[in-house]
Amino acid sequence: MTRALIVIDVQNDFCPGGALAVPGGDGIVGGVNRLMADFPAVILTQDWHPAGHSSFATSHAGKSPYDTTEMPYGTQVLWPDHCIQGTKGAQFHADLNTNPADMIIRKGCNPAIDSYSAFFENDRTTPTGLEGYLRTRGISDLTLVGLATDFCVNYSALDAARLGFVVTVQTGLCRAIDLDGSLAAARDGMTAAGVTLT
Ligand code: VGL
Ligand code: ZN
Repeated sequence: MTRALIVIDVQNDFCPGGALAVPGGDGIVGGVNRLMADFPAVILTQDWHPAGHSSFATSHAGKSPYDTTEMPYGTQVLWPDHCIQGTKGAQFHADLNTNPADMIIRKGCNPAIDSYSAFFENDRTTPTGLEGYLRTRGISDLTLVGLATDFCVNYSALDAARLGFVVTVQTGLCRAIDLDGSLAAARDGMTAAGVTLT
C-alpha cells in the first residue's frame, strides 16, 4: 500500500479576498503544510482556466454568478471569473508549502468543459492523467484536503473511489462553498461512495 496526499486548489481566488472566496479557505494552509510530512507522495491541484472560460457567468449573456446553465455534459453552475491562467488569483496561497509536491496537476484548461475533479473533466470521461500517474507509482490510498469540500474535493473523491482507490477526505482541512445544501449533499454522496470522512 502506498499513500498519497492530494491537496485540492489551495489558490488565492478560493481564499478570503479572492474572486470565488471560500469562507475560511486560508485557515487550512498551516495544517495542510504539516500534513505533507506524513505522506510519501504529495500532489497539488491547481484550477487553471483560460480567460473567457465557459464556466464563467460572464461568458453567458444574461447570467449571473451562481446561476446554472445546461452544457452538453449536463448542468453547470456559473461562477465568478476565477483562477485565470497566469493571474495572482490562480497562484497558490503564498503560505502553502509547494516544495514537497511531487506533481502539480492543472485542470479546467479546456475552454468548453469545466473540471472540478482532479481525475476527469466535468463530462466525467475526459481524463486529466492523474490516475495513470498514481497507478504507475503504485499508489493505492489517497487522502484529500483542500477547497472546496462540496465541489472540487467532492468530485475528486467520488472519481477516485469509482476508480478503485481507497479514499479518505480529512474534512478538518477542507472548507466549503455550500450553495443550496451542496455541502450536506456532498457529504452524503461521498459516504455512499465508500469515502471515509474524518
Ligand atoms: C472550484 C468552483 C469552480 C473548486 C473550482 O475548487 O471547488 N469550485 N472551480
Ligand atoms: Zn474553476
